[in-house]
Amino acid sequence: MSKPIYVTQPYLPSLEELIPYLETIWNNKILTNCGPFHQQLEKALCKYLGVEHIALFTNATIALITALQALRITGEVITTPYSFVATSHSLLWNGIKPVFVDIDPNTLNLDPKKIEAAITTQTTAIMPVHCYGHPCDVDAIQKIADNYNLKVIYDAAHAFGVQCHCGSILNHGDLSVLSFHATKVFNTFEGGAIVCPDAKTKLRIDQLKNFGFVDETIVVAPGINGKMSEFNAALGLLQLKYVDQALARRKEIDTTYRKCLKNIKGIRCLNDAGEKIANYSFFPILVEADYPISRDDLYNKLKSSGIHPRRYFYPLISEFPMYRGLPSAHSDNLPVATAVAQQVLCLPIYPDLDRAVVHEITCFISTQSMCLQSK
Ligand code: T4K
Repeated sequence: MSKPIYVTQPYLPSLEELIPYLETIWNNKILTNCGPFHQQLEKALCKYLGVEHIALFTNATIALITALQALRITGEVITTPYSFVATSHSLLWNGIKPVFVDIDPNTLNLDPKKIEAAITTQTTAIMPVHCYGHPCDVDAIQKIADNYNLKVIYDAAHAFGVQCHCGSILNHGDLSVLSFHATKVFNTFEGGAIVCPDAKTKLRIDQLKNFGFVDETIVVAPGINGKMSEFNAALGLLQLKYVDQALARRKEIDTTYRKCLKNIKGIRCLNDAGEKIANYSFFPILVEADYPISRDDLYNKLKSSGIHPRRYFYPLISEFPMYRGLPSAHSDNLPVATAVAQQVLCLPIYPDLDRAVVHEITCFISTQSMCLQSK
C-alpha cells in the first residue's frame, strides 16, 4: 500500500466553499462567544437531527463534564468500561466515582440486565455509551432509571444521526452528548454538543459553558469556557451540506465489508443496523479464537502492510491506572468487556476510502486465514 490507510479520515469540502464563510467572519469580526454561525449551526443541527435543543461545545469531553454539572450529579455513576477514556474521565473531573458494569456481547453497550445489581444508595445516574453508534437498549435503561430515580446521560459521541424505533436516539435519557471531533462522521475539526429536552436546561448549560455568566455582572455557577468558536461553527454548517452523502458512502463500505468477511472463519462482524438508521461510524470486527492468528498479530500484520486499524476499545477504561483500583474495575466483574477488548479490531471506514482498498483489506484478512490453515 503506497499511502498509509488510517482507521478514519475526515471528510472535507473544498477550500473554495469555505472562503465565503471565512469572509463573513473576517468582515463582521465576531470570532466566538455564541456569534451568528454558532446560533445558525445550533438551529440547523436541531432540524437535521430531529431534536428540540442543542448547545454547542468546544469538544465532547468538556460537554460531558458540563452535562454532569448541569444535572448536579454526585456520588456514584454507573457506566461502561468499553469506551474511549473521556467517558469516565468526565466523572473523575466532577469528583464522581465511576461504577463499571459489563457490556452486552451482541451490542457491546452497557448490559441493562446487569445495572440493577450495581446500584447503591450513592448512585445518582447512569452514563451509557451508544458504542460505535449502535443504540443502547434505551427503554430498559430508562425503566431502571425511573424505578431508582436516577438520571441518564448518554455519551452519544459516536451517534450523530442515529435513529431508533421512535426517532432520534438523542431524544432518550436526560441529556445526550455528541462529539464533532475530526475523526467523527460529522466534524467541526474539534467540537461537541449537548442535546437537551427543554429551554430551561439549555439555558443552564449555556451559562455553564460560558463561565457561569447570566449577564455582564451576574455569575451563577463556577462554569467553564466550553464555547464553540465561529470558525468551528462555520465548518459545521459547511459539513452539514455533505453529511448525507458521507453517510451513504459509509453505508456502502459497511455493506462491502460484511459481504466479503462473512465466510471467514473466526471473524465476526457486529449485527448490522437492520431497519434502524445507523451512521456506520466504525467498522469493528471480533477476531475470535478460531481465526488462525491472534487479534494483535492481525493488527501488526495489517500495519506492516500500510493499513492502520485501531483496537477501539483496548485497553478497557477500567484497566487504566486511575480506575483499576475500583472494586467494579476487576475483570471478574467485566468478563464480556474483557474478552471483547482482546478481540476487537476497527477496520478503516470513511467516505473517501476506495472500494478497491476495502477489497484489499478483506483479501488480506482472508489470505492470512488461508495461508496459516494450509501450513
Ligand atoms: N466519548 C466517546 C465514546 C468517544 O469516543 C470520544 C472520543 C469522546 C467521548 C470524547 O470526544 P472529544 O472530546 O474528542 O470530542 C480519537 C479521537 O481523538 C477521539 O475524539 C475519539 N473519541 C476516539 C475514539 O478516537 P485517537 O487518539 O485514537 O485519535 P488519533 O489521533 O489516533 O486518530 C485516529 C486516526 O484518525 C489517525 O490514525 C488518523 C486519522 N486522523 C486523525 C486526526 C486527528 C485524521 O486523518 N485526521 C485527523 O485530524 O482518539
